[in-house]
Amino acid sequence: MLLRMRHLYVFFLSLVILWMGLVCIFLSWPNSEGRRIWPRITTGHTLREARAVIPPDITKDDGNDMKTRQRSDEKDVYFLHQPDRPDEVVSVKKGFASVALRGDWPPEPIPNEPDFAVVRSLFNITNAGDGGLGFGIDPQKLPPEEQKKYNNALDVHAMNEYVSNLIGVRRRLRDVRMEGCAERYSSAGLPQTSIIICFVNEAWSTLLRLVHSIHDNTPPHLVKEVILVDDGSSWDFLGRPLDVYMARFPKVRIVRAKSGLGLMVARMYGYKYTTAPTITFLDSHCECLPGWLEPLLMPLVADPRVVTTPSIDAIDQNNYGITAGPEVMVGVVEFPSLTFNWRNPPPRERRRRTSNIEPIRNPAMAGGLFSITREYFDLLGGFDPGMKVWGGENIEMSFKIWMCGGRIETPVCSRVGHVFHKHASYSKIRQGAQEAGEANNARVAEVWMDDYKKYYYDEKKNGQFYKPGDVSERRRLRERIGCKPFSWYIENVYPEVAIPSDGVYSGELRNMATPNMCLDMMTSEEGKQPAMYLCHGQGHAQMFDMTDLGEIVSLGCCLRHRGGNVYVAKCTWSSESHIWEYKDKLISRHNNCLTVNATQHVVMEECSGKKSQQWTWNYHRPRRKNVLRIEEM
Ligand code: UD2
Ligand code: MN
Repeated sequence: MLLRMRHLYVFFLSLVILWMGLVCIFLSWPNSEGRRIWPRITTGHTLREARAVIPPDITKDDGNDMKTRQRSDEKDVYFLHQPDRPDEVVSVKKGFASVALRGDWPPEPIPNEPDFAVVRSLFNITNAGDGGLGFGIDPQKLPPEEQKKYNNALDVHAMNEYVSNLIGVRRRLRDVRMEGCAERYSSAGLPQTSIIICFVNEAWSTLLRLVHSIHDNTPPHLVKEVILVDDGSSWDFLGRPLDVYMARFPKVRIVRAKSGLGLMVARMYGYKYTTAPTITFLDSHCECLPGWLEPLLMPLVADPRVVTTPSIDAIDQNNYGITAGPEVMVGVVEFPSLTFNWRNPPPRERRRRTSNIEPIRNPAMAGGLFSITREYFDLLGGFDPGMKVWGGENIEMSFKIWMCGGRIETPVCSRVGHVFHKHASYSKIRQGAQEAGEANNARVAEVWMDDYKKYYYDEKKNGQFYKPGDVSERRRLRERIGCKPFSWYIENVYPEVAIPSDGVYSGELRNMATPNMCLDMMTSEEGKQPAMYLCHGQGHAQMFDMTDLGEIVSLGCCLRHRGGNVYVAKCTWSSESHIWEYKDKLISRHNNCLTVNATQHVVMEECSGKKSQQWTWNYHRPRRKNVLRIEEM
């Protein structure tokens, strides 16, 4: 009896051991993306583990006061990464040291990693990209092996990752703020923020430069934590090597999604780990310039429903030079496509701003870079968990921020660089971004746009992807918060919008001298001339809307007059040559009238009231009261 019991005991024990063995093998088996499940489950534990690898003295963070750094003209207070000398620890002056350079590059080479010794023998890459300037090399001078990497990098990352690697993981950035910015914003009394950065297959050098730029250009006490959300990357160097690297930043935490969640869900996943009263989102290929954060946080103190976005400077995808835009722009959403765009500030906004460092108000935001209070983010229900991969979430956020009592402001003193790629680096493992974007937009239309959603569906009538899925939860959310109707948003936030078939005057433009002929925009190519064409009743290039600003729009382009000529032009909201008057059938500007000439083209002639100057539209609605026209400024 006792013997049988012992047999049974041994039998069950071996079963348990066998089972545990199988689990271990399963966990360490590479998955379809070539990464093991086990080491990928990395939050605090692995970080602690990883930190042990780094000698304690180089994880020390004794604070880098931004102001002091800017005033200093001693070069060696900065320490630049020298990718070709990874073992060098540059001496740093007291008060600035926080990061050492040992192990800046992953222990294993990353794909396409330049052979620094070879490149160095050919080019001077010391301080490449210093100050935020562009840096380039002539790839023809590289040996064939390196040339291959150079080209391959362009292909894989949709940017010149080879050059990015030469610049390294850390560089100094010039203070490009406008005069008055430094005095206007200080870090005193500001709340802390948690920074969330989602990434999927981001290049090593761009991701690390971002984290370094945050570290270098932000008063440390403002940052509670930086949450890096790995949204299912398939590249090995973004696994443990990244953990090991980031261990030097005590405030950085890496959390990993077990499978690709898509940007919106990944952001909400990262959000769970945040603890600060404000949240700041960034794309994974940004660089934060000196003084970037204070202006984003300060407006949140006065009004917790304000959402701030920085001025986004373009980081050149070929040479990584950071250039400030030519002037302040506002973010808008184009109708009916619901795509995001930049425009000149409308006259209303130009009049409201009293100086060029005054924050600017945007009807919409680009989406990737913004700060928001936890309070308002929670009230708005964060990002829509029904949205997938990419796109649309910025439009949803924009609409609800305004409609639920807040506003979107760009404190123009805040500057953050962003690499605008040709296409996404993750497109190979995260397909369907375009389809997802359309479905996401459809969710926005269904939940937030009331009757105006018909314009989106009109535009997408041939689209296969406008399947919004179940939006009942999001509708309930809107009801619960008690947000304003979409018509309020149009009237008050975005009255300058051009919505096809919803202009002050709208429809076909017929001329009294040429019955059966309609004005036809012909093309959306700038500089081309519109002409009269047989009316076809199909809308499209024969559909014209006069906006409340006085533009005449078709195919998303404006009619522009100059001298005697009339052209197709990009709408800008700022050019007088796009503005028209419609009165007593005459379409005019400064006593010159839109006239059909003998060759059936439209030209500008002095107004006489003759038949070829008389036009009719199909529809008319009252003007929106909140629009300020250029001539009224
Ligand atoms: C813009 C925004 C971006 C987002 C997007 C619309 C800026 C500068 N960028 O496009 O933040 O609002 O419009 O959705 O305003 N990512 C994931 N998981 C995914 C897909 C992307 O984590 O499934 C990451 C990606 O690595 C990147 C970020 O999300 O860091 C934004 O993606 P993007 O850079 O391709 O978007 P972008 O700049 O074209
Ligand atoms: Mn981006």
